[in-house]
Amino acid sequence: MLHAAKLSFMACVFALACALATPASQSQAADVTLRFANFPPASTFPCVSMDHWVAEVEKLTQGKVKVDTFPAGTLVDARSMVRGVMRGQTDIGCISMAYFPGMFPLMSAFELPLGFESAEKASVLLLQAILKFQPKELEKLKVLTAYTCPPAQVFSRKPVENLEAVKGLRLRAAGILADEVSLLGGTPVSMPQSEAPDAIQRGAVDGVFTSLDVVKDLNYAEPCRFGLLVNMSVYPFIVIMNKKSWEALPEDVKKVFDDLAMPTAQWTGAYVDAHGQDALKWGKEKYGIDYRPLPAEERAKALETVSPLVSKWEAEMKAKNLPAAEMLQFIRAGL
Ligand code: 3IO
Repeated sequence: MLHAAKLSFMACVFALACALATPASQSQAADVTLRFANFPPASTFPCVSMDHWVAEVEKLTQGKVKVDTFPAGTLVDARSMVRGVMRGQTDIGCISMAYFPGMFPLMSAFELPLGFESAEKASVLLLQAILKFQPKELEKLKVLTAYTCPPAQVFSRKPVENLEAVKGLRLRAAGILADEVSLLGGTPVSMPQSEAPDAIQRGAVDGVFTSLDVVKDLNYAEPCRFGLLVNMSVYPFIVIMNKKSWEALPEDVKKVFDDLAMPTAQWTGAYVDAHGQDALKWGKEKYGIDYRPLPAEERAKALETVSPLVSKWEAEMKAKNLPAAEMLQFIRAGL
């Protein structure tokens, strides 16, 4: 008995000594395995971005870092994502910030109707703003990258030939974009994108207020044959990491992640801009969707209608002592 215990003790000492003596760069298997949770289905752009980032990480760390991905809420769902990352249920998670009203007050500027026209520009600007302002609301999280979808449009089961027809439509939206729906005369129903296909199916909403990519990726073209291309706000996203998981990373890996932040933001924005246009073409060919562009005059009117949201936001943020005017100026200068 004594002998066996002594042997296993020696085995432990030996194993520990080996572990300490092996430099990280020489080991073959991954040294670090991370979990990356996403809320929408694998076909959607946040998951395409995730897969792209993971491939880059595995390449740039020569396999030292392995990332297990969990799309479609299989590890953490949309509504639980911030908590899930904070508590370490996942190391990394992707969120659409509009699902957490009040949690990211300063960064919610990116949900305002400021005239973003492309996801690529908005994505780069979003990450730049996070790096520049270092908002307190993000201090408990490590932000790995950030991006937005293209501008939001109206997709509906019912005909929607002009702005007037938005009145009376129940549209799925989130955050400040839900307030845009209200001002345009519709009835917003707030929920994550991942719950919208079912809500359309059940008839709980008439349509959705979101970007063109999901016309294909969530097959909205099938139920929503009508649309109005209003080009309203973008939805901002951040990819967040548990602070303890981040701090446990080797310095060289931290550098790889930090260096990937901006290229990933830009890549994702460019990807989803192009994909949105493909989705529109696809929907026309496959389902004969009738998505009407808003004449310039009507677009100006729509922007005017939702513009009180900007001054309201600015006043609310000033009351919280947040640098609201500086943020608006930064965004407007970068548009
Ligand atoms: C979005 C969210 C998840 C998957 C694909 C997506 N394309 C655009 C969005 C933005 C959106 O409507 C939302 O709710 O975050």
